[in-house]
Amino acid sequence: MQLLDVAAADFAARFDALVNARREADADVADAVRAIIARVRDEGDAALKDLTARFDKHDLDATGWRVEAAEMDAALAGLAPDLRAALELAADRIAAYHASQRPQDRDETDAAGVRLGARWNAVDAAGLYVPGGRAAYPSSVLMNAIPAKVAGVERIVIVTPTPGGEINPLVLAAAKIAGVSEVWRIGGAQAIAALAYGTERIAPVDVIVGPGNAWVAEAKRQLYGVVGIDMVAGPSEIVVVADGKNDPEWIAADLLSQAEHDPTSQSILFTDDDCFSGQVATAIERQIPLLGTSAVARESWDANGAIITVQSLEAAMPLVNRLAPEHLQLAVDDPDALFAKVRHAGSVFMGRMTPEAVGDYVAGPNHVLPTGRRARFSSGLSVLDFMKRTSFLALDRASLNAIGPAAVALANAEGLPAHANSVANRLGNGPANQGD
Ligand code: HSO
Ligand code: ZN
Repeated sequence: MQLLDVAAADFAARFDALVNARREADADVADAVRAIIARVRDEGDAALKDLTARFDKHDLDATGWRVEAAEMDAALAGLAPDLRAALELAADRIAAYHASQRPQDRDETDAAGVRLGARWNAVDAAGLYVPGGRAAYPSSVLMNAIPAKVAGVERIVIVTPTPGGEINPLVLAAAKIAGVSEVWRIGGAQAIAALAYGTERIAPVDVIVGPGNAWVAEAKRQLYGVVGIDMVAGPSEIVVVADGKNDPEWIAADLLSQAEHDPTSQSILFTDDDCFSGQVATAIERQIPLLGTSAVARESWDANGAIITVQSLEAAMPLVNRLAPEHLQLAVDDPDALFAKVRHAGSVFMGRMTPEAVGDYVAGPNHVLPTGRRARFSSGLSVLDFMKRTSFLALDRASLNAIGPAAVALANAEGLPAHANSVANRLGNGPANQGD
């Protein structure tokens, strides 16, 4: 963990280093992923069977390619009642929040008499990658699948690696609650390729979302254009802006809630109280050994954590904007005053009673957020990621006469005479026999 003080002579250089630090080594998997994608495209299911045996160590014909509907029903039925109620509360709140993101169609006539508009449609099918192992979060299944459902996507397909054929029943239960249509026991770059191109068994999708390891991320990057993708996710982070009136134990837990996700996660505290910064550092040291995730949290906090002392919390906000954090907690009495200064952040958690973790699960806004400073130019996952717009226009003789000559002039200037004719044929006051 680094301690920085805005008043120190070397602050600017150290803060720059913090902002620019690359927390994730670029695994050079591009060539291997290209080969896997080509195989799946050319050989379909035979490639999936072979690659799954090699990487996930199971035979798809023996374990089953697709999870049966009965297995999903059983996973839901087998949930402890309080856990089921929690998932259902989360799902309801996520659905309600995302329903308000559904965009409005437009249909209007402008001053020149041109009818203009745009109509939104959902994609036909969406694929959702669910990682195996540590990051197989049922909450992420809800956060990725529900916006697709709300958008009106008819077919939602999960792919997930199942080493040995085993699948987390909580993931299946969440998929069932979210209305997922299909779950396939495949993972890695080969699963992304199967979703993008389709195979004999698996019909292709139009958009692929969801987190994954370096192979999955690279496959999404390479297949972007064949399909839509949500974003390229990097190591995640939390920034907490807190005054000295907070309980240091609470703020320590908030910082550790991000640190425990991954060794590349980053947790940064800004405070205007020197004494408080020491108390938080002490509380973190006390709490880490008590966590079941202590090894990961330790590594993340040691390598990437920071406590930054500032003269005033207002003065911290330009620094926060440079970090453009995925999550920003404003643990003060009047968070709105600071929020007014926030320009770049994935999601903001306002006040002392709004820890990031409540947003990770049940508040409603999406927890799939831009990481690694990408909040400078992008936003969290939303209903719009599963929709696209078709614009439309309709002119009559009068409106074409009004704006058409300019199109003719531009067509001639571009040396495209058929374009010019196509418009010019319709200009003037000739007989209105062609559709007006
Ligand atoms: N904080 C994560 C999401 C998550 N947390 C899932 C718990 N489960 C996104 O950065
Ligand atoms: Zn989290």
